[in-house]
Amino acid sequence: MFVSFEGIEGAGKTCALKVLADHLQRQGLDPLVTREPGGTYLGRGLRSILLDARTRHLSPRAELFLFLADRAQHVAEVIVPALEAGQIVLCDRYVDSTLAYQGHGRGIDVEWLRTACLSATDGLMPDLTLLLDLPVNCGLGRAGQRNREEGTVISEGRFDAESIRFHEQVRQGYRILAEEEPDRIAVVDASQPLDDVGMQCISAFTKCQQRMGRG
Ligand code: Z5A
Repeated sequence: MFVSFEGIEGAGKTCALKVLADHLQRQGLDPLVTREPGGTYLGRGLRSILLDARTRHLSPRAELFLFLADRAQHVAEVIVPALEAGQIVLCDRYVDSTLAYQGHGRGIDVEWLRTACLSATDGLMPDLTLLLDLPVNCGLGRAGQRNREEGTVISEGRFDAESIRFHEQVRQGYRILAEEEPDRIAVVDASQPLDDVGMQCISAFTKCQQRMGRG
């Protein structure tokens, strides 16, 4: 199974992914945990360019093609081999990030983006996407505090510096994507305490497993 985690900045994707990974490990499974951008050697280089607040004047299309290069390499080098080996793959961000950020956020045509993403991934889409939804001010507040504590305000801060309007467009974009694909995208109330968010993710995962006949 291929599961992606999506949501605005600070939604709690990384924490929720860890809860699901721990749950699967307790069942004796060995999920592959990975992320975009940055799931490969190439991707880590691209990530440092894409997220650094000192990266100036990146055009929306240049930004898009860097994310797509990261994904194409990630799919070929990490995700497909793991799926072929029978592993469950848990991925922090994937195609829906491109549709929400570069599409709904930056204004690139979403249908054109879908085609570009399919080309980069050779058509690979997640079986389940967990969309962690919460108000923008709540997510930005959490992420800001974490970045200050970890000293990553500059090195990972380029998207944090976008306007509240941009982040609202991204959140709204995600909600539209979830309405369009309710079978794939499960919306999780990420404003709740982490234990509750984790339970919602485990429950959606179990339902998907049963739907796919693997429960
Ligand atoms: N991007 C793009 O534009 N196009 C693309 O195609 C792709 C990405 C793939 C990647 O950043 C940036 O690239 C992203 C979109 C863009 N930028 N933005 N915005 P990233 O994925 O590395 O970073 P992020 O999305 O900003 O994630 P994050 O800041 O790491 O947030 P998170 O993973 O969702 O949250 P977290 O680290 O799990 O939690 C954040 C803090 O909140 C932390 O201190 C936790 O302890 C706390 N937390 C978590 N859950 C809770 C709950 N439930 N209650 C209270 N506190 C909580």
